[in-house]
Amino acid sequence: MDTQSASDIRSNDLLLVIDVQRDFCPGGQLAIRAGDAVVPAINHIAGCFEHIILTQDWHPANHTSFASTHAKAKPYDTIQASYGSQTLWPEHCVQDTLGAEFHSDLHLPNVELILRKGFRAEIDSYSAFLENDKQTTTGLAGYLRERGFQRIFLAGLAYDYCVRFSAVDAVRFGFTAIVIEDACRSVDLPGSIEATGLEFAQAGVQQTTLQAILQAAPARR
Ligand code: VGL
Ligand code: ZN
Repeated sequence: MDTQSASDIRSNDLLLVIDVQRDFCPGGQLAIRAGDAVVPAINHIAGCFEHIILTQDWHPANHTSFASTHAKAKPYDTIQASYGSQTLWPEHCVQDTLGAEFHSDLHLPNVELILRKGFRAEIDSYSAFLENDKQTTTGLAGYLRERGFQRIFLAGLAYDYCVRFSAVDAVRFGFTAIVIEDACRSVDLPGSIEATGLEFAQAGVQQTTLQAILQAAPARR
């Protein structure tokens, strides 16, 4: 998206901030390189949006996505779950642990909803809309429709997993999805970033930058 078309952040636009949690930042259990760099970026643009929702990865201990749940499995292996292939991860974002908390510098006073996902032991959920079985919904699409939101701007962690799946599903559910690229960071498994760009192009997910957002709607708060 160019600066021109961003030139009107509207009251029915939403900023959806994905999984800015301690375990995805340096020092965490599933640390993403420079994951914490998204924090000041998101704080900076928060005032451009009237409406903000956060997601929080929120797994029970022994979650099916943890390598430690499966005999002889290692992190980043792929297994066949009942619903298809599933990447295995180090234990992360376990419910009610420090690692599941939002980064302590994230300062978003106007957040309206915190959506937790991945809380079913047997199903992972990268997307904020649909769990990895592609059938179980989180209820977010209905919520956003009832609230009258149309364009969903996405930022956070990780670009190539939870941001990716959330953006593609947003389009699938009839919203316009716009990823703020430099307000995201990637896990960066082999091929994952490239695959994300290709999928965005195919699905019609748009991309923009922090600068374009700030030019479009100078922060008011
Ligand atoms: C995520 C892997 C596992 C993410 C969550 O937030 O992108 N990635 N759980
Ligand atoms: Zn997870």
